[in-house]
Amino acid sequence: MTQRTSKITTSHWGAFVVSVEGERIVDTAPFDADPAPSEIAHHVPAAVHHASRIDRPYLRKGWLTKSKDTLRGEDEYVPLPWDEALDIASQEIRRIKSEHGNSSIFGGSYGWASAGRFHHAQSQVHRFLNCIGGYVSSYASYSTGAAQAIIPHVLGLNFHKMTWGETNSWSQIEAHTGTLVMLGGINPKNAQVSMGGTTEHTTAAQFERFAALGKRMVSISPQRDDSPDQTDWIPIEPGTDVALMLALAYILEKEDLVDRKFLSSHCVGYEQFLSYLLGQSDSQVKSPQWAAPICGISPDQITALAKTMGSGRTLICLAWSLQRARHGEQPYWMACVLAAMLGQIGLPGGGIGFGYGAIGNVGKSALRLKGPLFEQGKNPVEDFIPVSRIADMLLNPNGAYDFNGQRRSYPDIRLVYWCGGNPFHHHQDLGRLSRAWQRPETIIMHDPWWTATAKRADIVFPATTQFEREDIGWAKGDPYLFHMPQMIPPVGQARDDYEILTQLAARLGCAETFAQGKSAEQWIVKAYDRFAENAGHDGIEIPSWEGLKSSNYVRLPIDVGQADQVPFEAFRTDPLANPLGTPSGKIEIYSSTIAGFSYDEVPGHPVFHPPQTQSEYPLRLLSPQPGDKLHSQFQAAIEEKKSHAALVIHPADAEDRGIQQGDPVKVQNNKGSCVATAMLKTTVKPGVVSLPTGGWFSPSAGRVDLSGNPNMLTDDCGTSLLGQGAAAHNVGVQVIKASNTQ
Ligand SMILES: Nc1nc2c(c(=O)[nH]1)N[C@H]1C(S)=C(S)[C@@H](COP(=O)(O)OP(=O)(O)OC[C@H]3O[C@@H](n4cnc5c(=O)[nH]c(N)nc54)[C@H](O)[C@@H]3O)O[C@H]1N2
Ligand SMILES: Nc1nc2c(c(=O)[nH]1)N[C@H]1C(S)=C(S)[C@@H](COP(=O)(O)OP(=O)(O)OC[C@H]3O[C@@H](n4cnc5c(=O)[nH]c(N)nc54)[C@H](O)[C@@H]3O)O[C@H]1N2
Ligand SMILES: [Mo]
Repeated sequence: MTQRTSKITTSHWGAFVVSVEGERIVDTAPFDADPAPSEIAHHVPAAVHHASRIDRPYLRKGWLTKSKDTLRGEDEYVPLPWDEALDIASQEIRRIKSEHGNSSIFGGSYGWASAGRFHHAQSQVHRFLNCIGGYVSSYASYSTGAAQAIIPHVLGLNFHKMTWGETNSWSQIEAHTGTLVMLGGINPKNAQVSMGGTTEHTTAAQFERFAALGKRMVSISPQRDDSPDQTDWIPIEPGTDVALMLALAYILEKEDLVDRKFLSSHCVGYEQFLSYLLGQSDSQVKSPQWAAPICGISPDQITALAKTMGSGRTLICLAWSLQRARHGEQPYWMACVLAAMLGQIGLPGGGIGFGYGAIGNVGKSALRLKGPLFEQGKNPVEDFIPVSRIADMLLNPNGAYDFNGQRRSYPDIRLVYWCGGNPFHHHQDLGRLSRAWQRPETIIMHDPWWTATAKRADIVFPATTQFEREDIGWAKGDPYLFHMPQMIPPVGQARDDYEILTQLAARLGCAETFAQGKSAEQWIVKAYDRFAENAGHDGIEIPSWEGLKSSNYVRLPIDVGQADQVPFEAFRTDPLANPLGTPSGKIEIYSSTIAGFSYDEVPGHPVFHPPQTQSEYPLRLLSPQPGDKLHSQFQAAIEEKKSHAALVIHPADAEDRGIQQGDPVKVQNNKGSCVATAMLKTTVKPGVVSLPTGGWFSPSAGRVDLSGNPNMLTDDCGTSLLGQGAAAHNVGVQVIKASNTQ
């Protein structure tokens, strides 16, 4: 009998036990210390050994033969030996560099890749591209593009401070918050995941504690399931949260529940906003009667909620999804205004919070150590694009665009290098991306699997998975530290990203800067030792690398819940001595900076823009994160067990269309259609349907995506000229019963 060995590793969805027999992963099991382990690990054995693994390097036939007849996405692939493929790739990089310069190389390479501090695909490829003279990078993320643009103007916080810095911890909420208002919910399903992993999943348990304490919890969302059962659900029409918040603000104003002292001492511009709220500037009073038909919430319910919010300690929490839509900056700005009117910013358990439940480590207050890092070096090319403007960039070389007060122009990209992401899962309007993707001369890609993007690259290098190499597992705010052991040899001819890039660097004459003659293990030990030294300065003792290897993991002596700082406390106490990072140093209800940009769609204070609707496509499509996986990862293995992606539709909408539970359906609009299986549920607001992301885009000739990827249907438009973020949520679709989904 083959011997079985088991070890613990970690991942973006937490720690788990991996069991190996011979050269195969055969099983996984939960990590004992995790009270609510994620199910995602179950897919690991099937996915790691799946037929969709890339077994060796490949080149696209049409690219190799310089044929113009085949398009990316429709071509065959030719296997090549490693050395030959690396030679060809390095020659091509050298050619493009010398003919068009480094600013013709796009290396943004957005994506989550895998956990592990050294073998982080994006850090690896960025360091490599820096060593060869730089690359056009991408700014911000698909997660929080609009928030990262608006919040610095309003609260003066960068991304890290917005997410982890000025945030009430769960323990502060438990101790002080009376009413928790959650726009977009707080979903333990999404909190399974965080960058580098959350080891103890406690979000669901936290809600049980809140409920036991009798806290009022309200989830305002198109879907009931966005928050645990203990919360009250107020269904809302997608994209109308600003209208609701305006009406709440109107009642606070009318009922004199506004903290006027706070507004004058800590904020600027309430007067300009008030004139809009009361309809003096646009002849529309933002009353509950006005908002009710827009949001689908009755005036009485709005008024009652406003009074509750105004009568005790209230925390307003926003899911990131609200800003992942056209005009996504506005709900974030408006929520800050509402919180400012309540005057509780800077009090424990009050004010505003972003992204709780989006990822599992928000709200945990463990000491934040400086993590082990593989330095990326400096990028000599300064040019960047807002991350989700990629198709615009490829379609409009040298084209002008606006972004957050800057007038910029797109670079002329000849080479795309992607490592650790899947744009043909994550980008909006994939039909448009398919057209844009034909433009570059060359696309190089590393991935362990034949994803939709790998199938659209010219040079494809097979990368190892995290189970085929050794690494350090550590995540911000998590008290656990892991040795991530190599469990099996590389599958097929796969190599580590580091090894692939080292071999390319050698061919390009920059091995000394990229690899410095070090093995992966030498780098890991170096990064680990520096981490241990830094932690020592913070009074935390870290085992030696050898010690960690033998114990597999340690729980560091960090008390989650101890480092409780009240967000904005110093600013509240003395706003002049401790100003915010905004131009006025105060909360900018009106921003002269934004007003100065003269964008019609983004005036100097928050405004409501009604979502655009088309009568042929009457249902609003949500495309949330998938509960059973991390984005598109392991998709081929998961798909084998299930039929199509499940589209949640209200029974009344299904009945109108003759659709029954389990029926194959087509979800369509003017961009194309995708297939799905109908799941009838009353947990979705009538008129709204929900299809999770994660499909490996595979369109048929008739623009039908057979993978069920909602991005076949989403808008690739940017949130606004201010944020230029991804605007995936909330587009119009029709759903029809499909007898044959091919
Ligand atoms: N409609 C719609 N679209 C969305 C969203 C939405 O809400 N709605 N959400 C958006 C958001 S917030 C995000 S973050 C994105 C996520 O989009 P992505 O981050 O692109 O999604 P992943 O599937 O995690 O892609 C990671 C890829 O890295 C590969 N990989 C894993 N480990 C390694 C490795 O070690 N080396 C290499 N080379 N590759 C590796 C995986 O196989 C996978 O193909 O999707 C966005 N798209
Ligand atoms: N299991 C799992 N968890 C994940 C991920 C994953 O792939 N798998 N991905 C992670 C990543 S990268 C990110 S960025 C986060 C994203 O975290 P979020 O952005 O919070 O998550 P979403 O799932 O996109 O959206 C949450 C809910 O918002 C609601 N919603 C949509 N539009 C509106 C609206 O206009 N108004 C209101 N009030 N509600 C709306 C929808 O009902 C949706 O279910 O999740 C992370 N968590
Ligand atoms: Mo994300």
